[in-house]
Amino acid sequence: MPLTRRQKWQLEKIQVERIARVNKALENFEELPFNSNKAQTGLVITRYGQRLLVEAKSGELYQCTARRNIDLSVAGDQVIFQITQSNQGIVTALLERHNQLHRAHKLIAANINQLWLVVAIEPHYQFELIDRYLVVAENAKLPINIVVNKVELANDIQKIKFDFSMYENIGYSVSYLSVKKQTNINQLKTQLNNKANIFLGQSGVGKSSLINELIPNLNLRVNEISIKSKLGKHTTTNTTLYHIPSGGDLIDSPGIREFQLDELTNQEILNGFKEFKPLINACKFRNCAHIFEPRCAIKSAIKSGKIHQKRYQSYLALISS
Ligand SMILES: Nc1nc2c(ncn2[C@@H]2O[C@H](COP(=O)(O)OP(=O)(O)OP(=O)(O)O)[C@@H](O)[C@H]2O)c(=O)[nH]1
Ligand SMILES: [Mg+2]
Ligand SMILES: [Zn+2]
Repeated sequence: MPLTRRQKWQLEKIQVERIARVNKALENFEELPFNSNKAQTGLVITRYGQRLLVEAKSGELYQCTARRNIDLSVAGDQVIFQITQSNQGIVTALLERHNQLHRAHKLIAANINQLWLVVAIEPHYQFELIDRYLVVAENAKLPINIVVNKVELANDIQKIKFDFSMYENIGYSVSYLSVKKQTNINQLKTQLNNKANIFLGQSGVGKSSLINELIPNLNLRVNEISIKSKLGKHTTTNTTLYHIPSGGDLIDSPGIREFQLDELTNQEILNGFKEFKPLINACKFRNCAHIFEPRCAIKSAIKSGKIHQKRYQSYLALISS
């Protein structure tokens, strides 16, 4: 039976009060001696349906269920849990998140401070898809870097670098990698250090392969791309957090095959093109959509080369989709 509004409201209230109480208790918590029955903080590593894999401060992993009135938690969440029996426990509270990342209206990860968009020579990168991810990151106010993987497959690397100079020119960092040839992996390791990172990107670009390279002995399942379609098959199904031995955390998430990202409002789309933002107040019309309007600062910037034509094409495609 669905909950009435009143019941829902009561549940929410209980949840808020519980978190407040737990947060308060936590202030003194660090000094408490370890006791299996006592509540402790943990980090959500992954979720399988209703079950959570939670890592205790000790490093030990516990398979947990969550109390019914607790919000859904995901990889990267900090929770309070109690051990019920060996390697099992129950999550009793979800601690406040610094941020959360959604995709197609589904919460995928929390408490991230750096995003990585992984693209590849095969399946070949598409500007509109890249721009879509950048828009999502800008709206989530999270820094995002671009990784171009499988560069050993490129016939003309200068052409690839030229393509991505468009992104470097507006302030995104771009790394050129080959997991297969071990190119520039160490440089990436340094950039992942001390951060909570997440790899995003189309299926088959090599996110899991890259994580296997960064974390030896992990042996994540990676898939052969079907040669016929050159489209990646979905290999990773769970969003999972890993600790990198050289420092930092890394979340692997399943790739998407097409444009299954969140639906964005036109305002969010505009916000997501960061090189447009400083110009929009210079348009003649305050509500300029930068399409047909005369004396539009964005369109002038395209003519003068300040804004790249391809970025504007993505903008138009995104607002009309
Ligand atoms: N040629 C080449 N192939 C690579 C490279 N890195 C990864 N691959 C291959 O690309 C395929 C897909 O790799 P995955 O790591 O499974 O891709 P993924 O991004 O995790 O895909 P999903 O889990 O479906 O999102 C595998 O066959 C890898 O062996 C590379 O640098 N060069
Ligand atoms: Mg994968
Ligand atoms: Zn305009």
